[in-house]
Amino acid sequence: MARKKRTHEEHTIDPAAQEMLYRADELGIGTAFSRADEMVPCNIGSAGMCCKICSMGPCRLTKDGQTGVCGATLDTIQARNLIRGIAAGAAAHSDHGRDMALTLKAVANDETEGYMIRDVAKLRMVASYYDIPIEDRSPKEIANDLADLYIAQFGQQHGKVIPVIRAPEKRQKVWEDTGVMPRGVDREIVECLHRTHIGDDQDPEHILQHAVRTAIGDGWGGSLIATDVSDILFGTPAPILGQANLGVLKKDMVNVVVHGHEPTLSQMVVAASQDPEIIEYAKAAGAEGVALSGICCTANEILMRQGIPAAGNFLHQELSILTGAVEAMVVDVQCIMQALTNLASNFHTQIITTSPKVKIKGAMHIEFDEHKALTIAKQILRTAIDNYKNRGEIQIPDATEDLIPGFSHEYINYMLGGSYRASFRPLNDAVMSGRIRGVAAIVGCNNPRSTQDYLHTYVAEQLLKQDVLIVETGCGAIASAKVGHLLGEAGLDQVGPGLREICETIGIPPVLHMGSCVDNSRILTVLSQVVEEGGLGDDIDQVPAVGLAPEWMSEKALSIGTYCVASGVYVIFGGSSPVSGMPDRVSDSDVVAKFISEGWEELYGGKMEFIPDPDEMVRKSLEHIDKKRADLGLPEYDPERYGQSGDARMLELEELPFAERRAAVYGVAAD
Ligand code: NFS
Repeated sequence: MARKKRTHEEHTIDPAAQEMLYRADELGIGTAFSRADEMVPCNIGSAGMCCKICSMGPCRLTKDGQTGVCGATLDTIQARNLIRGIAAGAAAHSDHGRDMALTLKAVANDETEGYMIRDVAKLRMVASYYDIPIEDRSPKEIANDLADLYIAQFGQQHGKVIPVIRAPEKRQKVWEDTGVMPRGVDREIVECLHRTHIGDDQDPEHILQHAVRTAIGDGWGGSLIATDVSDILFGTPAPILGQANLGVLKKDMVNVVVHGHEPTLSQMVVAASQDPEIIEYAKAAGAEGVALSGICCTANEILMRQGIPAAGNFLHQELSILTGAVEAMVVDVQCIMQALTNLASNFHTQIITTSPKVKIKGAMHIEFDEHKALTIAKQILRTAIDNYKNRGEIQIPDATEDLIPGFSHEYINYMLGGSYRASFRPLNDAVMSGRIRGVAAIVGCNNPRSTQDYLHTYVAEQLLKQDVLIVETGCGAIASAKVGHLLGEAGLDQVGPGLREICETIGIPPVLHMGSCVDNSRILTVLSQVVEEGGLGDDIDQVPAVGLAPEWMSEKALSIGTYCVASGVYVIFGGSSPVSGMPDRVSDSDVVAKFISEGWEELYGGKMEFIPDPDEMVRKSLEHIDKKRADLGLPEYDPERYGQSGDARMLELEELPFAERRAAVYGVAAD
């Protein structure tokens, strides 16, 4: 039975995406949106009730009390399925971190082409966290030691993954006491697979404790390493003007879209695209030049560092090709749909795979190697330029939105106090006084089973009205960019009065773009700094903050959610729960759902819940923030209390007679 076919207005709220879906209909081409309509999800599998770990099955547990052939209960099967997803997500992010560490090592030894250490200050700061000597040493010497230390974290067998020392002390103790301190990034991922092999770990809570250990190894290990090294090699992001949506593709230029995750290749493509030799080559082909843009987290990496425009988020990958204006889509790893090559065969677009880990039938493979990075990036661009002459009819939606990305934790620290008084004090004070009610991190994917960008932007808008400051990463950040939430003071009239005052005073948008998904590690760092600053408790679980992934779909999101919970955050996923069980089997399947919510909350102060209704997501977020405020003894949030000072208030006061103005400003009686 096919699902109801949705209209394109139900598929996405983005008019540019709708335009491309109508074009797909005209051309008779399917997309993820139409395939999601045609493909009915298996209700046994999606609820985590199917075990296919050995060939005695697959066992589908649909009746009360039923077990698999080996005797596995529903709870065990759900826990196994969940931990395997978390392991895959942690592996993806952390392998990205490994590649970055290996690149740093190669750069430190002069073995690469085109790379350099761009952020020496960050290199020195990170090295000093681990007592790597920095005085009287060259950046390459320091980088060599840091690279060795970071590379060792992946294969380490004992002890703890070293970046965890950057978590609040109390949090580290929680992890020690509950036995979830990760020993080595790879070791925990391998152990997930071992424990879930037929006949191994069968206690669901015990299985899920190891899921926590694995995820901490990702968030505070592999992902943090990826972020650190990306900043050291390519620069720590700071605000920069960018653009988002399909209108960034250019009619008279060779359009090259980079898609995937690792910045090593995309940064080099950026450098190559500005090379006079390449620009000349493009002009000789009849184009005005090369227009580079990004999809998914690769987009975020080059957007927040170089201001290279983002063509869109996850569900825009097919839509960008549907414009007919893309000469090459260059992909590396993660979130790349296999459908791309088939779709591209309707146009002239060349799909180019570049990672030794990822090949797709029908794509051209130009393998990337950091030792010859610039040469390969130029080869890729020449291939795209050669393809320009094959372009047919094009249709580029007239849709772009400006945005200001680049709010790294270093920049947030700086922006709050300037060079002399860089500090999180003003942010903490704003939360303590109630001008900012709390903080929400809205992150994660698009999922064609929900209306593209709707949940992200709806939840963000509701929370902004309630004076909740929002930080975003990944495809969620691009969703906000497309509707204009990431632009300076635009849209501040939709924001609560206290938060508005803060945004106007500092000069920031109410939604801060903090980077790619791997950069959720930046959010962990911000939370740690907030704790260190004082006044909002002595551990992350006391901070009035929530994490939301309203349109999640990837296993990486499960790992992110789990390490955030382990760090003390209440995490809400939208969409369907992979551990829901059948509606009429709630009692049986409760063990896992309850453990990751109530059980984890008892252990870590954070909990994981799956809530499909956006209003309920907002309600529970605010309830949680208010509870944390009350636990800290902070004043109850009062929407009427602020918004009457700052520039707006001064303008109003100018209208008043002097005595009344003085009374209002200094709180003295108007005599
Ligand atoms: Ni995150 Fe980034 Fe997007 Fe989801 Fe995929 S790109 S790593 S997984 S789809 S947010």
